Amino acid sequence: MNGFAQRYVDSFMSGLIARNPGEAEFHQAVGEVTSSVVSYLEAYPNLIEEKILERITEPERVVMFRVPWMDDRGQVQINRGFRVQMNSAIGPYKGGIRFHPSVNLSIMKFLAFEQTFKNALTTLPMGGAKGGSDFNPRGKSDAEVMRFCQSFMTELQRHIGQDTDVPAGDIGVGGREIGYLFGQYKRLRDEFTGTLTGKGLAWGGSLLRPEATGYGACYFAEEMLATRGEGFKGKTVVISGSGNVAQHAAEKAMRLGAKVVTLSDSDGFIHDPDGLDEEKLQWVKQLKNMRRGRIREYADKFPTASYYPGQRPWGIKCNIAMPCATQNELDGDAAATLLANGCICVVEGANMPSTPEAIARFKEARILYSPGKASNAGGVATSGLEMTQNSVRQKWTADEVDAQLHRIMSDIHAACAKYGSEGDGYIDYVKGANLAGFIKVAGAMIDQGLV
Ligand code: NDP
Ligand code: 2IT
Repeated sequence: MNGFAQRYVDSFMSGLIARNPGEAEFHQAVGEVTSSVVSYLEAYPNLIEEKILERITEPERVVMFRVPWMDDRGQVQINRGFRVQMNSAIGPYKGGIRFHPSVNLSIMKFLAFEQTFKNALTTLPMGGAKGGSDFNPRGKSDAEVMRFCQSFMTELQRHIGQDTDVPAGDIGVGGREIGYLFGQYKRLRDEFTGTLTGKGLAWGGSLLRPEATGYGACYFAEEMLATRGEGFKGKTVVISGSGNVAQHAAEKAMRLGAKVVTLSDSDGFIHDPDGLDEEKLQWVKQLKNMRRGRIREYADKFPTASYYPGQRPWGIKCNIAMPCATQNELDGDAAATLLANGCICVVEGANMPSTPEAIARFKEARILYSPGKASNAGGVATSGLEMTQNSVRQKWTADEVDAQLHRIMSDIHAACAKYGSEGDGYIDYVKGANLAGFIKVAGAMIDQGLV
């Protein structure tokens, strides 16, 4: 079984690694998708002749550019900007912008690659892209962030547009940054269009876009849990991160009856055995989104909580884990600890937060485990709904958007079940998500000829 296709995929991966040296995250993301499609390639060998893997892993375009700006002391600063336009087979390029000191070409390519399959899963017509910069917003004034965003957009605007490429937020890019980016885009292009998503509600943004990734992850988790007759009610949930995705995953999990006991940032995590409540969460939103403070302050404000510097939250006993911070934040040892503590469900809010070793352990234990490209797709899906509202110059109610988000997450779950079910009731969500996304994108590429 899987003879020639497995040999082909092995040799393809060696070639990809040689051709893209030093891009560990990109190799990891491609390796996961290719391992999911081996049996499909065995059944459809024409895809090998069409060199579909070689084509789907080569970005259609990579833009790298200088971003010069001046800090508040009058010092010149230089950062590097990126936009990786990976695949436009099923729609205009779409994907977030990340501002974080770790940003490099490998991270941009892995994210744009993941985005291509994620966007295909949303049922909406969107291709895959990602952009960003090694700019670190931490400790910068609003004026510095604005000057940086204006300089970044001065180059990026040449490469984007409502029918070509529509960026949005990601790590380090939220409502404030989208505002500055949009303002500069509008000024340079002299057009008011939906070329960015995640906009403010008064100027073209969609209701529920800020909430959508975290809420969508919880809707997806509900579908997963339902396959085993379970739900959020009464469950203890461990969440990493304290940004956009983590805050809204916590909010929805809590409202669905779970007890959320951790949040984190890159310095450490807080454990609140009593669980978050609406008041505590509002305080966290103020802390992170307005004061731009650190999560350790939670333990000063709420004495029932403890702060663990330099650690991640995976050692805290839970039923459900939601990694919502960054890539490779949950390794094999962390996975073993979660399993030993009785965790039954891991739902990724972040992109590629679990290492391959962690995923292997989850699969071996046959717990419910979903990859980010399935469970965090609610964010980009709602961006797609924002694009539609902009195009028809209308604004939907929160209930209308929420109903669509619910339907989309449920459709993604059904696609994962269709392609990932193993017959004994177990769903391999990694295989299901990768295969469903791959079949759609590869099919569209073949239809459109060799371009
Ligand atoms: P935010 O910038 O709002 O929050 C990021 C959070 O993760 C912060 O708490 C941050 O801590 C923490 N974090 C970032 N980098 C690291 C690191 N290297 N180690 C430990 N903690 C880290 O970003 P989002 O919430 O938007 O994004 C979180 C994840 O979700 C990312 O993987 C992103 O790609 C993914 N995602 C986001 C979507 C969206 O709509 N925003 C949609 C789909 C996926 P600190 O403040 O210390 O940096
Ligand atoms: O990773 C992601 O899906 C995002 N950061 C959201 C992208 C988008 O275009 O809304």
